[in-house]
Amino acid sequence: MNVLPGSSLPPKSAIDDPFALDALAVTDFQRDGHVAVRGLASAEEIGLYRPAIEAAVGKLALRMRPIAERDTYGKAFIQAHNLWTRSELIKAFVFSERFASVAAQLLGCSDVRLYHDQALFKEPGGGHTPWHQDQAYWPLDTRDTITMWMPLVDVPGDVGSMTFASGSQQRGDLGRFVIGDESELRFGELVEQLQLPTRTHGAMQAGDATFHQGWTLHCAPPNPTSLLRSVMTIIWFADGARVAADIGGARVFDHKIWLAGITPGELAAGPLNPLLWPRA
Ligand SMILES: O=C(O)CCC(=O)C(=O)O
Repeated sequence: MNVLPGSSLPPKSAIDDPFALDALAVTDFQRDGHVAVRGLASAEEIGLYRPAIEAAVGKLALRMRPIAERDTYGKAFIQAHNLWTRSELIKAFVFSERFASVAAQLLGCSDVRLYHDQALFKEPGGGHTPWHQDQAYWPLDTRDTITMWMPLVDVPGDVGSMTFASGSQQRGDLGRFVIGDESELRFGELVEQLQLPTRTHGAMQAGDATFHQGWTLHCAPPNPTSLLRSVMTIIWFADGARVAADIGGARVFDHKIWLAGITPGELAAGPLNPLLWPRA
């Protein structure tokens, strides 16, 4: 099923219920550029949405080449975007007021819009995710951008969650390297040179989440196990942000697809960017 953008908002359900966010999480996020929020969704809630997300990703996985034949980026995960447009159930998850309100509280802003969702499934034997900054890809003129990374399965320590360079978001754009061997090398060197403290939130349960800001440097370890590390992510930005003037390189795709080619300087509020907090 294709759920047309601009069609009705999903009916309210338990996934919209509020979450009592610890004030310390906001302080940590604003200082470090990342934070873990444990128990943001319950195991029962994940059990409700996971089959639909896995089925959508599974269709894509059938078309992928074997891991050994892919480049470093391709080995890192199976990536499937904007699943909310394919299923009403996934739309209810992605449009969750609970998730969007936590994102807004962490950013310290009143309203957030959807940038896009993406499933990131690291397969058994999948490679590392190289160091990178997400906002290198995002033509938005604001620093108020945030990703929620939520495992749909319990992730043990030997699979691991992301590693973040704490405070790196405060330095903004550190070089427009796309995800790959060069970004791993150059940002890895930079982390050492600048002696940026690195931190992982380690093992996670299904429904725990990490949140990181768009300029926070991050990477993730390979998956040496037989477990499929299925993760769903949602990216939001502060309402009122405008499309950045700088839309070259890696940003061309994002500008065309997620921001509907909106003219630089205009409000970033295309048909794929509904206001998710507060939700109309
Ligand atoms: O899931 C991963 O391995 C990396 C995820 C990531 O880079 C992100 O969500 O920005």
